[in-house]
Amino acid sequence: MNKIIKMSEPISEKIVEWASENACETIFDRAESMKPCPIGQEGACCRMCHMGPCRLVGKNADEEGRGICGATMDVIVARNYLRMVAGGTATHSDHARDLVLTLLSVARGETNDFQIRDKGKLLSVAMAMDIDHPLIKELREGRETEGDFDPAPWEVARVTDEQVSQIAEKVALKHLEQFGQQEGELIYLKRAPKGTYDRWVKHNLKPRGVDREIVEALHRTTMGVDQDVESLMDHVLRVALIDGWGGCLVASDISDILFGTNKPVKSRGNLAVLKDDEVNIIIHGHEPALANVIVDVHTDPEIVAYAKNKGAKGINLAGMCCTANEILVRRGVPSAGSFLEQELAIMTGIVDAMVVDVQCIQPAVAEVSKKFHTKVVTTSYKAHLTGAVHIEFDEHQAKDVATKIIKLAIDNYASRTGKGVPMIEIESMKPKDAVVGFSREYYSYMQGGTFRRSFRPLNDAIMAGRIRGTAGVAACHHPGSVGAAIQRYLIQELVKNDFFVVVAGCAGHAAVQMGYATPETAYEHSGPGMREVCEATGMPPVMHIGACVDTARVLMIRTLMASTGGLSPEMAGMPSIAFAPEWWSEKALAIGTYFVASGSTVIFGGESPVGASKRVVDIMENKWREKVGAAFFFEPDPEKMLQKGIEWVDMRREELGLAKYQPGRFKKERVLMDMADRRAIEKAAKPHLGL
Ligand code: SF4
Ligand code: MSK
Repeated sequence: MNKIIKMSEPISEKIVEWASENACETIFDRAESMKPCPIGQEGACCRMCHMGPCRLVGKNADEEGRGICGATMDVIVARNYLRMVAGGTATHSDHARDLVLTLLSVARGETNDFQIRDKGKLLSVAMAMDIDHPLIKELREGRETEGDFDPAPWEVARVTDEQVSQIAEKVALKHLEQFGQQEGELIYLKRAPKGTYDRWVKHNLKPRGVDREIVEALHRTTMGVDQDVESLMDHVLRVALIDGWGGCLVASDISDILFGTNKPVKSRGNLAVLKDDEVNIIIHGHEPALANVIVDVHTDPEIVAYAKNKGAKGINLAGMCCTANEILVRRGVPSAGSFLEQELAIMTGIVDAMVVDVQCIQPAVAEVSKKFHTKVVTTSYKAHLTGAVHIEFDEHQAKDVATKIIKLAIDNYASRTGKGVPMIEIESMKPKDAVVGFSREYYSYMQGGTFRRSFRPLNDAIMAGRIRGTAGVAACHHPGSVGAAIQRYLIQELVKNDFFVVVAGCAGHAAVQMGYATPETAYEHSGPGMREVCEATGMPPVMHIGACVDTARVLMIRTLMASTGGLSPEMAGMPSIAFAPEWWSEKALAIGTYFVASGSTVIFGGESPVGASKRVVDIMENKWREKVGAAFFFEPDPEKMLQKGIEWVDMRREELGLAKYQPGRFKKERVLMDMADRRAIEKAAKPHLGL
């Protein structure tokens, strides 16, 4: 077994071991033989034109080092970073755009395969966008801030189907306009706290439209255009704001409208969710639309009968990567695993179809599937894969497409060869239980009920020091690090240190697989202050909020924490920290940067992609602190990462004048009571209760 494999998930370890003994190459083998280029890794290689590539290494790497055109190290590093953030931003905004187009089709009655499942969310988004419709004008009357835009149940109940269609069409068209907007500012920026928004105005950081800022990033970074590091780094912030407020948040909002806003749901996760005697279909990628229809169709009695006719006991759906998160948090479909487990799933020999859409699909799955019987099915017109079967998703015929894919998987059931990791070994490692699917809407409901939704209990608990601060653990699993071990370590330590933890993306899979995505975590693992809050509110200390794109939900959580009062009035200054210890994707970099641009400090693991330029590092760690109130750090050592995060939060607590956090201050002695004690308590309570 190769040396870098130290995955924390026992099933994955078992399969990797089997792969190594059976001459099946995995991502871990390739990561070991293909070491990253150290020059490119720290941002010092310029490929912007064909006079180069210019690698600023050795004597060229000092302060005077320049590329052939004269570009300095600082400019080269900043340009590379801006291009990565623009790449990540393009993915999220394109994902959002597809969802908006689906919403438009629904609003216009062009498809019957999707519905508007959350009318309240539609009204809330329409109010936030100040949509020009008589009902929205009436509802918006007197409502000014983000928290007010959630309509009351009776307001939702009285909206007619016709009004829903009219408003949905206007919301979709307004969003499409936002993607192509040339001047002005993104509407969603106004959803942020005023203090945060004012910083963007003051420093000229307000992005105009999605496409405009991304295109301009590519223009600025080509040879001979923007060659001032500060100017380039300001555009990094603009593009990142597009990612958060114009891409990710839009994607989460429209998904909520179409598929329902996240509410807690019970499910399970790890590769043991696969079933030996059923047709196994894994849905992998990032998009929720087709995935939700496959979930609907797979229980259709006709299709189940078709599977039984072919000798299977039924149809077993499981998710992978972020499409997994989409259908896990909304529909409770079990999760088979994260980005790193896609090849491993096929090596079980019992995956009859792996249905993929966009992003994070390793091309290696097509190659590994040749050794087994798995059909890899691509479904997006923009994501083809040599060696895969292509069945294209079309929102107007979504059910037909889903049925065709499921039937292909069923037909393939009989082709299993028996080759693969012995199932008996996998089944012995039971899937982990999880309660997942939190949204800021549900979170405020948990703290105050339907009529008094609130963030007050959370803010009060932070102010009193019961909760030390809030933390996010998000993003990818990196084959060059130690599997999900760093994420697991951080989640475990943060919970122990009385942090309220939000997870998303592949970090969500880590939380599920380590058994931390259940309310019981509070009792078993969290600090005493956090436990007390969880007991009072019923919330778990680790909340899985969805796919990587759903990290934008945290923007709204922070916004409501700011408007609730008692902490910082803006997003900067909050006792909060976010970690992406095992990131590799441009998308993660874009997400981290929009968090910073919105006032939340982040710490990323691994080698810094801007490490070659002291100036760029200084801008991200210090200058951004002055401008947007937050810093971006890279720290490869997990223990130092944790320490730095905790110190940052404690510093924020001190700045806010909050009670000093003291570990164990809220520790209560656990008293074991016998029947006599219970009777005494009941007796004492009776007069008080008037019984
Ligand atoms: Fe080299 Fe300048 Fe071309 Fe970059 S833009 S590859 S530094 S010549
Ligand atoms: S899937 S972007 S590996 S989180 Fe969203 Fe996971 Fe990172 Fe892909």
